[in-house]
Amino acid sequence: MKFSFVISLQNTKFNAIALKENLQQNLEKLKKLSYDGVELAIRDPSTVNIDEMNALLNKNNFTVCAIGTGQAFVEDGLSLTHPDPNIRAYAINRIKKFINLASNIMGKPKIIIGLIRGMKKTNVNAENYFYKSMQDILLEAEKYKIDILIEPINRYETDFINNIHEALIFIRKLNHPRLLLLADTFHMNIEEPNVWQSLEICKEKLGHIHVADTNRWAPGYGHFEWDIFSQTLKKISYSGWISGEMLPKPSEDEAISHTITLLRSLFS
Ligand SMILES: [Mn+2]
Repeated sequence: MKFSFVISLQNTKFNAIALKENLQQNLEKLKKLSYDGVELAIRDPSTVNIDEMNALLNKNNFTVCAIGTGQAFVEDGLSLTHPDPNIRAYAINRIKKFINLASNIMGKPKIIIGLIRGMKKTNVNAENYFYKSMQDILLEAEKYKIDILIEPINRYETDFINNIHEALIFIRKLNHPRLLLLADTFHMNIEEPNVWQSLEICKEKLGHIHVADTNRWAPGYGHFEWDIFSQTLKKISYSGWISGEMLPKPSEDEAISHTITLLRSLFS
């Protein structure tokens, strides 16, 4: 098992990000706590200086396990299911830029399709648009050998793919070896009929995990059952990345230190 924490390269309206801006300073914090790597949240890959970033990652001997794309939706209004074909095309193109960026970064990070998929609302074509957008994205993913993750997100943040069962339907329908599932403990606690059974049914496709407690504070500050979580991951032989994605609660520094302490104790 390898452990990472999310750093946003820029400030953002999305509040479940404990570390933001100043990549160098935040990488040093994670390094000091013996994290194995980092997950990045990036709004627009074209604003990233790849050489500078790789130099920083190299200096800290850090790989990037995944890249979150949600800010392209939250800040720029891009979505893979948007009724306007131009905005859809723009969103697909943005994800292709993410794939290209990932292919040039240490660790060949997986690209997360979370909020960027957009919301259905009254759009009866949303599912069809999503399917077509993903087919296009997966061609690019195959070309650059980058994995793509679909993340179920709770009903208060989106109305489209809220639980693991719904994500698996799309993943099976698209049927592509590069398409995997991201399970997030905060969302699962709200949406899954049984968190442990859901982890078991998706084990073949489980490619990444986000952790936060039930209140989106650091693990250990809510009532998520972390012992059963670790037992279940051992049972399904998950050996990938577990990444901390949470509010800066109880504080930014406590969030990053308590997350790694708990994870190491669960999986030692
Ligand atoms: Mn998440």
